[in-house]
Amino acid sequence: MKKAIITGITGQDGAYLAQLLLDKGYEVHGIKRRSSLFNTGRIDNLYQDPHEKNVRFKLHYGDLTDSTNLIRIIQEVQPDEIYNLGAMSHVQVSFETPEYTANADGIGMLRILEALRLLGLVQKTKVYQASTSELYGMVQEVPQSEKTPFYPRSPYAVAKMYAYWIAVNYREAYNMFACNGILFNHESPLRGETFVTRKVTRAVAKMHLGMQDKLYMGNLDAKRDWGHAKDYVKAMWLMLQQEKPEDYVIATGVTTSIRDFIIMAFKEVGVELEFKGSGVDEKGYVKSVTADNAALKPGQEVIAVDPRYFRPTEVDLLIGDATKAWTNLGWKPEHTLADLVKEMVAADLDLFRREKLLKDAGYTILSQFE
Ligand code: NDP
Ligand code: GDR
Repeated sequence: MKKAIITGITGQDGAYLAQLLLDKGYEVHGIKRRSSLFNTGRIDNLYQDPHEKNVRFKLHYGDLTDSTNLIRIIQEVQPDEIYNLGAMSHVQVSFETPEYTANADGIGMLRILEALRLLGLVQKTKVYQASTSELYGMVQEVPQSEKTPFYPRSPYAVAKMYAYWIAVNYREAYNMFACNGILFNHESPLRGETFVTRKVTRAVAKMHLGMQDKLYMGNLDAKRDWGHAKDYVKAMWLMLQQEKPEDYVIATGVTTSIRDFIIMAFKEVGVELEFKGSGVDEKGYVKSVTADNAALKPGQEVIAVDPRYFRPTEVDLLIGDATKAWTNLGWKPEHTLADLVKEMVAADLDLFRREKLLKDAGYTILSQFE
């Protein structure tokens, strides 16, 4: 039975990858940070009581900023594969916490690679590094491929650039099987609530149910190549099953503006939006309502731009060229953006219908102090 360690197991990709590896018969070890609240909502369905026999899903407390604990866990597990998904992954937050981001997102990968060297696992353990389209940053060419030069535009991207190159260096210096997946944005109903897609789908669901009036957004002109996280974790696994370790772009090849994503999401609840103005004066209004909407009326302003969400340096345009992955890995995305938007809005409608039902029945949900 193959053994894998996943850092970032409690995150969006960690949850989908753990499910994929369990389905393939792996023993999966997740590294989880200690938190004052339960933080395992995305993987509770995978949890197995450690007292049971033949447990194939195990959690270990740990942190990418702590070498000794990484060495101990890797020594104990002797993994065939490590997927380094752990990171402070929010680009805007990295401007607030640049040093921590460098430590966890950059040096974290070095700690894993050095642990493998110290433990004599260089030839046994294959490593996947969660690299990112943010490495391209300032637009130099589109679509962006493995050959496009990097120009990072945030402390997050600069930290990830270190992790990218240290993986390449250990591959060349020590013949390690280390791969970078340069993944473009990928989303799902499990996406963190403060990333733009999920922020929008949550707001659409809440507005449809009369639980929110308005949504404040940042730069509506940015364009992203969005795929589905379920498709993208398959590519991570495929990279580690190849004969040679290489780096791959994973993307759909289609780009969409934030504004158009918002329009698509509102359409899911029968609302057509129109945008007027530009920059901080730009607003989104309900143009027409075609479905039964208890809360939304034509003419209503539902989107406003708030500069607090602007980033000191922005990544304007991402479109990926995943030809190498299509050719070498046989990987192609199975979900379109339209499928993704539909699934995310439906999931958030479900979530907030349940929340509303409980609230209307007199049960407090979000916080006992509310
Ligand atoms: P999430 O933010 O959903 O999950 C990040 C995970 O990393 C969480 O489990 C988090 O734990 C954990 N983590 C944070 N800091 C540390 C630390 N110091 N030590 C150990 N674990 C830590 O991210 P995604 O699942 O979306 O992304 C997975 C990886 O892929 C990340 O590295 C991200 O940067 C990268 N990436 C993501 C893309 C995307 O579009 N989703 C695209 C390209 C790359 P906790 O739950 O405790 O916060
Ligand atoms: P990104 O994702 O920065 O691409 O990083 P995010 O969804 O945060 O932003 C995408 C774009 O939307 C614009 N934007 C807003 N973003 C947020 N979060 N909130 C807003 O209100 C808002 N309004 C406009 C942003 O300016 C940006 O241009 C994600 C993360 O998952 C990274 O970890 C990963 O490496 C990259 O994707 C690929």
